[in-house]
Order: sequence, then C-alpha cells, then structure tokens
Amino acid sequence: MSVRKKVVTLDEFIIQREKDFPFATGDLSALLRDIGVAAKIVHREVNKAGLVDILGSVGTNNVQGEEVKKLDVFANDVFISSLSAGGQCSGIASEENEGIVQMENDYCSTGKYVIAMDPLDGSSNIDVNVSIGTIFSIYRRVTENGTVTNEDFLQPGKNLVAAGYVIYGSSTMLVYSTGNGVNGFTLDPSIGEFCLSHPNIKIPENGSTYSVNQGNYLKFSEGVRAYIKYCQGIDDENPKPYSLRYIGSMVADLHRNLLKGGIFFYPADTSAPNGKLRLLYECNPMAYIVEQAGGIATTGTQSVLEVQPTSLHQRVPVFIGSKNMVNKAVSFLKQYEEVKA
Ligand code: P6P
Repeated sequence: MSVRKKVVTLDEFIIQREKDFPFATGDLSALLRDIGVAAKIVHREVNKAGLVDILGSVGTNNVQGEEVKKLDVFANDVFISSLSAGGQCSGIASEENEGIVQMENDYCSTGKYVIAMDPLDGSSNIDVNVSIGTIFSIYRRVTENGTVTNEDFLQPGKNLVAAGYVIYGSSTMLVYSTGNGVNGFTLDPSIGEFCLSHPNIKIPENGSTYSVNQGNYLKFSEGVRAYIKYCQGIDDENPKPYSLRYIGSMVADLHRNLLKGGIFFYPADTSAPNGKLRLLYECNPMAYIVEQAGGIATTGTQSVLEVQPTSLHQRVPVFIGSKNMVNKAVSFLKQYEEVKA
C-alpha cells in the first residue's frame, strides 16, 4: 500500500526551520504562526466577500446581526488582534493607520519585534473578484522595552528579519522568508492548514512578462518610456516582444513574476514624483522576498533595501523582479542619464 506523501504544515515547517537558527528562542516562530492564523481568518471573509451584498452591505449589519466592515478594515483588525495576543510584537505600522499601533497589554511592550504591514493590498479589486493580498515585514525593535517609536520602524529593509505575503486568489497562499530562502504554503481548507507547496522558490533570471500601468505612459520619464518600447519592440537582443500582464494588485503581479519570471515596475511620474507604492509595507517586504529568491529590487537609483526610511508612509519608485530584466530597465535609465552610470 503506497504511503500518502506527508504534507508539511506551516507550523511543522517553522519548527523544523527553527533548528537552523541555533540562538532561536521561538519568538519569531510564534509570530509567524500568529500571522498564519490571521491569514486563515481573513481568507474566510475574503472568500465570501461577494456575498456581503446579500448578507448586508458594508456599513450595516448582516443577517447574523454582525457589523459588516470594509474588508481592509476587517483584515487590519484581525492582524492587529492576532499579533497583540501573541506577545512577540510590540507595535505595528499599518497602511490603515496614520500612526504606530501600540500593542494593548503591557505583556506586548516587551515583545522584541515590530511589524509593518499592508493588511489588504489591492482591496479595490475585491468587488471584481481579483486576487488581493496581505503584505508584512518584521523588524527587531531598536528601542528598549516600553512603547515603540517611529525609530523602531524607520529601518532600512536590509535590517528585516522576515517578510512575506498572503495572496487570496484561486487558492490562498502564504509566501515568506526569514533570510534563508523563500517558501510558499497553500491553504488546504479541508484541514485548515497552510501546507508546503512551493519549497525554495527561485525567480527565473529572465522572463517574458512586464507589469506596469501603461496608462501613465505619457507621464513617465524618457528612460522608462524607452524601456517600455524595448519590452514591446523587436530587436536583435529581444527577438519577440514581452507580454504585458498588469492586474493592479501588487501581490498578484509579483507572485506571478516570482514563479514565472518577469519585471514589475511602478516608476515615478510627473504627478507622483516618488511613485505610488509605500516603502515600509509594500516595497521593502516584496524586495526582501524577491532578492531572497535571486531577483533584484531597485528604486532606479539604489537598492530598495538600502533606502533609509524617513516616514512611515513614504513612497518610492520600484523596479522589481528577474535579475536580467531589472538590470536592463536600469540600463535604460542610465542611458537617458536618469541615474548615475
Ligand atoms: P494603479 C493597489 O491599490 C496598489 O497599491 C498595488 O497593489 C498595485 O500594484 C497598485 O496600487 C496599482 O496602482 O495606479 O496602477 O491602479
């Protein structure tokens, strides 16, 4: 009788990998498990989002008499309560909150980590059933015990101890790295567990997909426009044009490019001099993951992970994905002297 291949659950994987870190205390493992629990709760609600209108539109009560929240507010509340219950996280910087969220109970003010997160990125896509995601990044706090300060969060991405995302799509996946490669887990709703499905993810060095909002084309710099023409054009080096794939949900676009190869870019333009995407909880965590998988993430002038943050919600331009594609894009910026050669 063939023995069914044992699935490795997220919890088992975290515990196994903890042994790779001789000085691991188990706190980061507990934090990652808390994130997994919150992701399952958000998965449940996202998956019935389409039913909200039947059960009660946002802002009213549903048939169970529960207040129906906008899903991004709901996701924010779920992650904050799950992380504050665990005790390892002292504070959160969230896309949904202007300032830092201090963990409620004193027990958490001794937690050694802080988290920057976008609880539900791309939430405008929920109503049209397009994949959305949660993005998180974990730093060791730099201040001593007590309330956390901006200083704990305004650390360059190279200081991250872990980062990851959850994609709520045709299946729900959690992809994360603690600096030792990237692994992907697919939620099996029949057992309520994230199971290892994509071990040791490596992004192909080349790809044939580019992801950019071409609606902004006329507002882009000359170098960016020239690179887009390169992606579309035919020349000896690029015998056939790339395919444009742009979902408008960063997690979905980057997840596809991570697995298949490709480049995603959200450059600066005349109306957004620093681009649109946030450094702390979109660009840094995604850059951490992509670089752990062998790719590159740059603002065009420097590595994303080297940027010294100055504010919680600051934006940076970003070019991220397959190494050779990102380097090609930067070569166009250099050619048009938009970055120092
Ligand atoms: P645009 C979603 O709102 C988001 O923050 C990212 O997930 C996505 O990549 C980007 O904005 C899309 O922005 O301007 O192309 O609609």
